[in-house]
Amino acid sequence: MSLTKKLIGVTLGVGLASSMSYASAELEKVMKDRGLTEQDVVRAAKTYNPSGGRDEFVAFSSGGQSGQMMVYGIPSMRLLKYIGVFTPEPWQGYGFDEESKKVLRQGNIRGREINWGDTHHPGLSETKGEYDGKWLVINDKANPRVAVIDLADFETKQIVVNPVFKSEHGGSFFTPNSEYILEACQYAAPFDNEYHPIEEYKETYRGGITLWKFDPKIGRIQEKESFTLELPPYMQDLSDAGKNMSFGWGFTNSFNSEMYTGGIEVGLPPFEAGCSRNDTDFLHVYNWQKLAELAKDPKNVKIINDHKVIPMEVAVANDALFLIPEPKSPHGVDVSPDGKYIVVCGKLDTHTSVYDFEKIQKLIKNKEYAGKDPYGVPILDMKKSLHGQVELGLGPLHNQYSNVDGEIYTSLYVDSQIVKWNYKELKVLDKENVHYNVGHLMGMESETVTPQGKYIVSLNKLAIDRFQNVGPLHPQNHQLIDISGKTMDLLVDMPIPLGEPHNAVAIQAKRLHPHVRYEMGTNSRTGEIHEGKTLAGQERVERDGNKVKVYATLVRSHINPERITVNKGDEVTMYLTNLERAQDETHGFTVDHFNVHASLEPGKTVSIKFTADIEGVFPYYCTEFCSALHLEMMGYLMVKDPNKKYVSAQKLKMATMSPEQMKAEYDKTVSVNAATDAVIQSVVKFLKENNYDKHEVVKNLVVDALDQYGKIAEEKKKSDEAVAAGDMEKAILFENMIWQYMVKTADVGIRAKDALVRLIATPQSTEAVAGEKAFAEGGCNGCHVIGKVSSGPDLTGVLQRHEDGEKWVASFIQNPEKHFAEPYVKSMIDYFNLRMPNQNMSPEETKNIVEYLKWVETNANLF
Ligand code: CUK
Ligand code: CUA
Repeated sequence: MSLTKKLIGVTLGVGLASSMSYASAELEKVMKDRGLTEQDVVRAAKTYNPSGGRDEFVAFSSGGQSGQMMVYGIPSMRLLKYIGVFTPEPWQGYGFDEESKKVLRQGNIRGREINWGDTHHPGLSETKGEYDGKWLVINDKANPRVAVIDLADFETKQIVVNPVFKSEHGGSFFTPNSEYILEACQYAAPFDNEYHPIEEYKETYRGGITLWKFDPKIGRIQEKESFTLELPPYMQDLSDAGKNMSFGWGFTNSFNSEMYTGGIEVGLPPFEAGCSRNDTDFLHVYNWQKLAELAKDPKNVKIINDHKVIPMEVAVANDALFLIPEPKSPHGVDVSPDGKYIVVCGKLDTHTSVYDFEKIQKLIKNKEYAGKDPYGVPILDMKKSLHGQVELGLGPLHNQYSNVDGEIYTSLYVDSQIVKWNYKELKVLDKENVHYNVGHLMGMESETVTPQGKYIVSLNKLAIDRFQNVGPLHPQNHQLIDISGKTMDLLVDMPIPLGEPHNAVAIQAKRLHPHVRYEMGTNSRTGEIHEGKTLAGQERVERDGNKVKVYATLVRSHINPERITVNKGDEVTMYLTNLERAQDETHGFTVDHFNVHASLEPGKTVSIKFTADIEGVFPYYCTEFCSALHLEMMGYLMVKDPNKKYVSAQKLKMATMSPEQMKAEYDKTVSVNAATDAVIQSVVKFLKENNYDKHEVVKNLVVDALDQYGKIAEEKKKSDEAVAAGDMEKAILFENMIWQYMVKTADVGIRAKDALVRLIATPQSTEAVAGEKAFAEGGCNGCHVIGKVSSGPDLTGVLQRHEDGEKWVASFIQNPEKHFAEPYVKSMIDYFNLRMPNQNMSPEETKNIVEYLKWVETNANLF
């Protein structure tokens, strides 16, 4: 048996011989048409999510220079969201509404707006060393900042600026209970904001580690309780927090222990030569728990830019800071799940070095130092701290752990490979080629105390020939690798079209519990009820001098108010509340020409603010296609110049309808509404009779539908009042509004009915599924609607109507002409004035359609 056949057999269950041949023939055709191998098909099956399917893991990837983040599913590698962090993101209104601007502007540096970021390392909050699915943090290398994202709604809530660094890189890494976030400096610079000549590099330039105090309950960094450990200007790099046995300690690499300062323009060798002269650089080892205690006593800290800094001498005097030589210009440092091993990648060295935390602690305890650096920091002996070294290949950069004890995966930048090896036994196990030049790699919860294994994603810097050419700037390439087998298997490529993601972290999807709506009137950026919260009936315009405040609501399919007139020069603030409770009913809002935009998810209140400094008429509208009447969801802002005289155009007024025509239109509208209501009532009857409320999915749809229906009574009252007052035009408009609500009710109601039918009907056999598909694809449903007489007879009960029904129907499908003379068929032809066409169905398809009709018959009561 070929692999394909085996695959189909396994998928469909042995014994379904006929369906197996059906699916297998189709699969073979697809494989042939698309040039797929059997291996490809297996890989596709490993990553494919059927419509509506979900992924086991969710990845949060840095967006590199985009200053955003990306969210995608694993193994499907489907993008789910972008999150604006350091950069405006217009869809979500980030940077275009007032609330999000407040967050974005927390990232101003020395009073200046910065609207981009170079995001590198995302970190997920942890409880006891495991991901808790609550908070996500990300650093900005270019403008040293850290941002906090709330995983309840995937929105950025806070940005903090590092008060002393001028650049950073080794962040943002949570400690195991999210007590602190580590952020290590990158390019050393003076801590103060003054000029210091480069010749005074050793004396006045500094590196460091900032320990941001984090409150996991509210998800905010506590700036006042945070502090920085001063370090020599060695260009600190990646960092990791200890866990389990190494809890309380932090580890940070560096790549310029030479303290080289460049000078290409004065004839000195460039940075790259000077920074890599020594055979070794320094791994910084520090006790953050002890440092946090020290920082509480003002004696131990210097205040620089209003921020606590622990000088190196204080850390050294309290046995809280040590250095260990590590191979030349290393990059990644990763602590093993049990906390015992610290694996450092060589970058310019083919080796990866495994340090032993217990050995390090022994040296520290015995004060057994190999020497001191020029700043007086004790140096531990490299050999005595090492568990061992392994030669992996060229350009090792980063490591990730799996669920198998001792198993680790390392990226090789120069070799374009992922290496699987054992860090305890110091043995290489497997290598997989990637395309091309991998930086970070991502395991599943790999940085926690309980890595999940299963997959590695290779975050490649170059894509070269992997995708359609889209010009000289190529996408990045994330490649999914299956690591569940003995050797690695590369499954699929995912182009990344948004900056260069350095690192990404993956969490089990079941650990995430985001909301689907906000409590009514919530300011999403603070989590509090918004001062501008507006409920139905509270819409208004308030004026105070030249300050205009509009309290508006949005609900399918109107914005209230719909006309706003202001004077040129007025400062306009619009508070917008989305009154929807229905899932996924987001409205967007903009006023043309004023560079404002808001995204209003159900329950959210957002404000936009602008000065109406130009005269004219400006439409405002909903920017999300939210219903069939989305285009009608609009209004006008009219800005008039108070110093100008406007000439009236009243005499150009158009002629209008006669009272009789009005009455006729009113009557027509009312009767259409009555007919629509009858359809709704029949659906309601069906739903009730079939106990819809026992099915959560259906119940939710019905709640949505009734929400719309409930609005009708009030509109009817207004319509009747208008009739009583003799204003037929107004009455017609309210009747139209009633029809809108009915259509929305019916739309959701019918969806609920369809969902319910599928839930309570008997399950379809594989043949019946194929039959329904053939029925639809063959165009049968163009004339035959199940449960209804359409342009052809209703087929419910067709198998009973004829003697030997199954055989008769099959023959009729295959050769309709043969039956035209039969009295029953003849009468149908006369009645519908149509002949059943020959659709050239294969015997296989015909058989499946009969199976489908059998299924219809069994469930006839539902149609
Ligand atoms: S870094 Cu870019 S590949 Cu910023 Cu973690 Cu290593
Ligand atoms: Cu609301 Cu479109």
